Amino acid sequence: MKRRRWQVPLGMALVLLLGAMPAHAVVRFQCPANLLTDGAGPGGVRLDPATGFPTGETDDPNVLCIHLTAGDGWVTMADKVKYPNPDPVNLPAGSGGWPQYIFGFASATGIPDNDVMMAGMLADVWSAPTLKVREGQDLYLTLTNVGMILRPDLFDPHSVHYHGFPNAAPIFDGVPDASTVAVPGASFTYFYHQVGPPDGDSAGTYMWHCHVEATEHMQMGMLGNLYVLPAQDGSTVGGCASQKYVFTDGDGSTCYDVDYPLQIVGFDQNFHDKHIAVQPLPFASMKDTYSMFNGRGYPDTTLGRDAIPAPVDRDGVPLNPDPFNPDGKPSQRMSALIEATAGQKVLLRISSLSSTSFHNIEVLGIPMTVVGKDAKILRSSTGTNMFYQTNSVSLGGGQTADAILDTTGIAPGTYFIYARELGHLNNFEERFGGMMTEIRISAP
Ligand SMILES: [Cu+2]
Repeated sequence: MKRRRWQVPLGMALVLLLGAMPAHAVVRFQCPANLLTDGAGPGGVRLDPATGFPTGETDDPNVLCIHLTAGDGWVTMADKVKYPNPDPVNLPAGSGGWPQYIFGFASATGIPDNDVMMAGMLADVWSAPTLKVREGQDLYLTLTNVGMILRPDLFDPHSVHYHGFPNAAPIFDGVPDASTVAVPGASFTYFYHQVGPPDGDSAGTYMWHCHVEATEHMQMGMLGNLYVLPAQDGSTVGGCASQKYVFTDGDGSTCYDVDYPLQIVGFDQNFHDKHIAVQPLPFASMKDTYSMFNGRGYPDTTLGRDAIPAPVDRDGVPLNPDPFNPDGKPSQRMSALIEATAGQKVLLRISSLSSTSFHNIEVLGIPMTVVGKDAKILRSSTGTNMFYQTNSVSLGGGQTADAILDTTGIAPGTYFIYARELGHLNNFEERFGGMMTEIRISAP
């Protein structure tokens, strides 16, 4: 029998983890309400149809409870011409591409505490699960560190840094030298009160990431999206038929029909390969060679939400083994395909969590209006909207933009959104890929 590359490290990991865990370390999901259990997720929790991850809704409409695990795992890149499917007979279409070792997060909401360690091992998803909160809600976010199974020599804690959130208490900030972090085998619950009217506003597009050894852990994949939905949602303001808004704007000017994530991220293949090879990490030469939207390079960006098969190695052996699924755990679950019916307003929730570069992304053929930056409506102190039309947006790491595409009068067809720099349009050594996706407009 072929020896699988994870078996030896898995054994080492168990021995080392058991030895290293303090006796009091325990998985504990904290939630002051009961999770709603009328859905299709683990334990019957509700799933968000857009993201496929549990919503965290409870029987208290003002309380959300989400459980995440932090650990490691594998994903596959989009260079499928150079690294084709190793076993086209037995593996699903779309397999192939160079595997990359990652650190990351997985959803554990609804999984019983005693099962979370096993469920979270090699279960990381890239990008991390999207979190959606509403103005006025309280979010209880439990993070459980399941350890790095394939790097058992590491005892790194992990944290959640809710980027842009004005924490009242630094303990929930996630910066390791100023706040608490989750060590391997332990859980920590973060609390965020999402300010809403009449006390203020906090709606918009945010991001979250691990802040422990941030350059390394962020390059390795510990990045996710966080959206705060406005209290104004569900009411008609300014004739907005969809009743969906980017912000509690008071005039309906940020009305949209459909929204899509567009998270700017990248991997330096050398950094990731050195990491799993247990070699010194090339921080000084870090440069992304795989540029991606939502954890995928083109053309994988255009595949459906759960369409990318679980990663396999060059022999076709699953890299994220799962006792309940012979194919392993899938890890790139978020699509970057943008679809709309002509006439709709499409909100692009653009965020950059790149740890290496600035990015300029461009849309041709569809008018784009930027209505918010860094989760703030573009509005002057006297109340005048400062929205602007453009065909490109530039973002550095840690920045977001809320941009609305107006498809009124746009001819049905396929349009592109892509990085302007040619070096970001590759899947490593394979050209014509990278940070690009399609906007497919259908006839009304
Ligand atoms: Cu981390």
